[in-house]
Amino acid sequence: MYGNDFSAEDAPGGGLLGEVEAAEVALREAAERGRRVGAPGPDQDLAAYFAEVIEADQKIEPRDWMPEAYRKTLIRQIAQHAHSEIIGMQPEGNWISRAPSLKRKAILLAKVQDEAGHGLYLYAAAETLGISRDELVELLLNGRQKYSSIFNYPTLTWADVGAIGWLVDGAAIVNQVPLCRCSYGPYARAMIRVCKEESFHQRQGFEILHTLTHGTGAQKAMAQDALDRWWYPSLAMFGPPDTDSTHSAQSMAWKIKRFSNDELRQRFVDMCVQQAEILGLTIPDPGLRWNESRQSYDFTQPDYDELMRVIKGDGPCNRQRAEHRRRAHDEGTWVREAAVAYAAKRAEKKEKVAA
Ligand code: FAQ
Repeated sequence: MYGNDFSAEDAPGGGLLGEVEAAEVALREAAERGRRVGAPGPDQDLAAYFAEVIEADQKIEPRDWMPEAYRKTLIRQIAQHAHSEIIGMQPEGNWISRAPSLKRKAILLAKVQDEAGHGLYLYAAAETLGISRDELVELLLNGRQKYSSIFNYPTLTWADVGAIGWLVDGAAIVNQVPLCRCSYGPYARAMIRVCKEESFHQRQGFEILHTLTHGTGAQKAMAQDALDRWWYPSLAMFGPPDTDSTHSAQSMAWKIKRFSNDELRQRFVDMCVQQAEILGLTIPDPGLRWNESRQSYDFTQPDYDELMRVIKGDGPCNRQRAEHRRRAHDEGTWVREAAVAYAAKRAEKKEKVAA
């Protein structure tokens, strides 16, 4: 058992990797075919043209005119997503030196490096909207942009690394697979690769937990404890309920988001129930039961007041995460300066050769 085998037809969760592959094919075909909606004429209203491209389910590209609010929404969401990948390296990074074997260490190291790579693709996608990476990093460091609430919870045991892979990467995939069909081309394209890599991450987390639940009683108890602590924060990752979601309606009209927060949360719960059974773990929700008429599980909602407190900076690790990031940024100043100096030297050399 390898965890949720996303590519299998009958996989719990309905073959999410298959959806990524279909989105990739659609992107490639659209690029080869060119736009069905022709370029705007000199007298055409640009807002009407933008609406027509969205309506035809085609991609908006960086060179295209777009409403200022669309650009701002994308910068907010993509930046928040990029920051989450970078801050998300901390809870797992905490365990690289303490992973229980050389093999586990190597796998975790590679996974954490992948998250850094995701942050870079996403910063690059955000830069196509006319904001620089330096500005985005500054907005993270001074607390004016957010990152996902989930990374403000501590990783207390090795089982937490498994729970992050299984639940947090699992939630990230459920949320991000539809983003492969986002109306903004650079974000959709970045998501294809990110989702493929996240599916490996999810499997490695599941495999860690599978090993623990098939180990000693103490190891199984450690896995259950991790699930007990990470379950509700993982459900909260999908954001506030639809009734309180400020951006969903507009983002869905623009086809940035394809499903609402509650729809994706439900999809995640339905996927996890069968996987928890395979692991032999109990989801800490006495209200969890199959609803025949909805063909989905009824479940207890996370504490949304807690989500709001964590988002506003009052989670268990908010201060620690921000301070660590600022320190790492300061300590990296010499690396950035050296890279700039090296680039300048190379440019100077090139100029001399050309002269
Ligand atoms: N945390 O109106 P909505 C990962 C904010 S990547 C913090 O519903 P929206 C990989 C929201 O910004 C995880 N803030 O907002 C990994 C808004 O605030 P504002 C990150 C949250 O945008 C794994 C307000 O609440 N993934 O895990 C959260 O339509 C393992 C109202 O909310 C993404 O960023 C939250 N959980 O929907 C890395 C995916 N939820 O600006 C390392 C892309 C909501 O009005 C290890 N993002 N807020 O003050 C999205 O899909 C969306 O932005 C949502 C929120 C669904 C997160």
